[in-house]
Amino acid sequence: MNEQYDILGTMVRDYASIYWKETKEKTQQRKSKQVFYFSMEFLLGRLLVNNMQNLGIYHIARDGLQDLGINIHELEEKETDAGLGNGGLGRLAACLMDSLASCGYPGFGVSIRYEYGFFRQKIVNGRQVEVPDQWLSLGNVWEIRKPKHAVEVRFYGEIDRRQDEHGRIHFQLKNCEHVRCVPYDIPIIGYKNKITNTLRLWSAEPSSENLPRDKDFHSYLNETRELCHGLYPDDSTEKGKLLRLKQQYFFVSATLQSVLRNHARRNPDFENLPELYVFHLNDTHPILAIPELMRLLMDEYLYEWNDAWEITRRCFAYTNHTVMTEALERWPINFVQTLLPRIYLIIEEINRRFEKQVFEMTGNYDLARSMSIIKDQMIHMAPMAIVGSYSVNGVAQLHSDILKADIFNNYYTLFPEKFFNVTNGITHRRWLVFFNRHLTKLLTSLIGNTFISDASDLSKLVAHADDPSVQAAFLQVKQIRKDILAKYILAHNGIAVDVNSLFDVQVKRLHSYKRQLLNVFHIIYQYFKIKNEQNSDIKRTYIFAAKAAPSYRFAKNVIELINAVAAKVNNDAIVSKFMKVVFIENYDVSKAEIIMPAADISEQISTAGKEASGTGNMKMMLNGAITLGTLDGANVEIHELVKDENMILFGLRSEDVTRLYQEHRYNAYEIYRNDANIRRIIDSLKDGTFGPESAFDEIYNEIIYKNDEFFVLQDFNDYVKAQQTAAIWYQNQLQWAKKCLLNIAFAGKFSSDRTIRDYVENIWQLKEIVEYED
Ligand code: B1N
Repeated sequence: MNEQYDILGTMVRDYASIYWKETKEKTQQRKSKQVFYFSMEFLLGRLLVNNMQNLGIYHIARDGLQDLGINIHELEEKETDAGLGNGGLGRLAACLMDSLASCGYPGFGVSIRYEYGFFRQKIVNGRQVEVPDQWLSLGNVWEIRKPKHAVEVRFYGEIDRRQDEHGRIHFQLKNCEHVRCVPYDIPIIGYKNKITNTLRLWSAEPSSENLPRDKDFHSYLNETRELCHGLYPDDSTEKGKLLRLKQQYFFVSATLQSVLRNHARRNPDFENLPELYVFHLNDTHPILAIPELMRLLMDEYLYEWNDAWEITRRCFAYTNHTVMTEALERWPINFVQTLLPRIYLIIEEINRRFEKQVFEMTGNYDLARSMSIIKDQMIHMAPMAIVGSYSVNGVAQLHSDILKADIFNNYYTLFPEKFFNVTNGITHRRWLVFFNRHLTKLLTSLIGNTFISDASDLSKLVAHADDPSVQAAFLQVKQIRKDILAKYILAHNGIAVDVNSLFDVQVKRLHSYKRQLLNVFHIIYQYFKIKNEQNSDIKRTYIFAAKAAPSYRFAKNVIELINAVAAKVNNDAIVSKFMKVVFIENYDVSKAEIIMPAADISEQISTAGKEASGTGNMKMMLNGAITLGTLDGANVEIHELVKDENMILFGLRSEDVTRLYQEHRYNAYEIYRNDANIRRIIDSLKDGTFGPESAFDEIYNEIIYKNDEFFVLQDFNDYVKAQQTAAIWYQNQLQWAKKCLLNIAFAGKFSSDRTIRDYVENIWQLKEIVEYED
């Protein structure tokens, strides 16, 4: 079976390679501007179905295989997910690549060919255990190794300064360590438009250059091999951080060297670089591209600082994905100085000139210092990104507004023309058309199939939302999808869930600001209530899936609590008649493809102001779920479209949250003391209801002793009310279906095709490669 998958995959790749070559030739001939999307993460998931569908050969392959007695779905299951990402940021990169090609724009994604993807999660005795994700162990049919395109990247060493006869100083790195970077290319196939772009993943190999003087041969081999071993979790601890910095420089340097080498072959100079390329930085992780381009232009191609800076500044655009201060990257000066001595000098000079510029603009020395890239012995990556780019954007309107008003306010005041918003999106082809064929069939029977290439046509569904027969048909489709998920849960968790119950879904990375805890507290509340009343308004199935970063103790404790509550609830003879709790192991793209279509309620309950955008919210909306959430991230834009009647809002607004933080008046313990329901829930963490006394101390301490940083208790009662509203709405099934249909109808805005067009028009300025004749 694996062999059959390999053969099919290879055939599909070969079929695409004709278009791949033609797209490259067209781009070159027309000198089209291209985007290089630099990202430490691409969470691709599986590619077989997506590629066959985009090439328009899925049905042919399916029928042909059937004639041979082979079920295509069984082959589909053989593919391992490419899990080169943590969560939303990595999946966004994958969705944007799909839409870039599908909208007909030329470009590359660039990243690292990690040997192991993000860890696989096992739940053992209710706890998360991490095991390596060996995604390459059976090979990867989609990649092509390109040894001819290899380049060398250099680390460590000493700087040699030499002055020439014109007084110009030349910098050279001596006694440094070389790493050979070999690209592996994966085709990114556009939807039925023959455009095929490239995802280029770099892999590290030992170089044949001399080793530095004091370097031991075997440790060199080991370190080189280690470089591409694994993807970092988003809150990894100190250990291994140097390796992450090395990874970051490794792939940006390799990419820029190969771009410039290519450019130099076809152009007399680099003046036109910004007309031919935009280098997009997916958060600050690839930020060293900015000083690296300066280095290449000055040290290799002999540009003066001012000219090099002008070119560099006009090539880069940066997207910020978070306002959480612990996720804003900073590197200790000495790390960068040691690993990348020349890059450090360039950063220092960028900073010196920037401080001077701010001082000249404002006359305020303190301000200039406070905006500095280098402070407190650290290099601050977000300021460097803002200074070195012509564009800075947030990922939802609220988030972009917060960047301007709050965390980047000083920069915005001085350089307002740089700031943009580009609301995130998802590829509605993967997330609806290919993986919810049942719903797609209903939609096409009602509104035709133009929405597949133009998602705004989903709005045609508005005209059908009031039709009871359409509402009934929608409910039938939802039932089928819930059945599929229920079968999966039975097979993997051994829990029988009722497909007539409300499927209440929270699936995303585990983080305290995302407040899975608020959801669990409500479940505990319901458990006590049902135990007491022996009855309930409606039946519910609470579904969770989430990976916690391996070193994030609070997050892991929340997973334990979910599983402990699940065990208690599901084994209670009475309560389990009315509710079930399910934790689905190892959440990844393939799992999301089963879960998203089956959701009734989409839980988007982050503390307002903290979730930059969210994209799971868009996936569930598109599949006909109702959002129960705070006014945060892209929820704000969902609410603007579907209005109060079709979404359930609750909780603090982002202004309230800011005020509460500023006033220092929030007192979680007071809430605990005065609210009997809340007290009962918190006490249950300690009194043996769900486990030994200290089993949930990470959680207990966070709430009681650390004053509940994300306002779980503050929002609790409003959340309970919101859940009551959900129950009331759900009791009128046809009305419920109408709301779901309207959600689908308004979801067109959240197609990543729209996101790509926003980037193209406002930031990248690319032109379509027009489709060529057959
Ligand atoms: O990026 C997504 C957003 O939809 C989410 O709201 C946001 O939380 C997510 C360090 C991150 N922000 N920051 C990260 C990832 C890895 C890492 O090492 C930070 N991920 C997000 C897409 O815009």
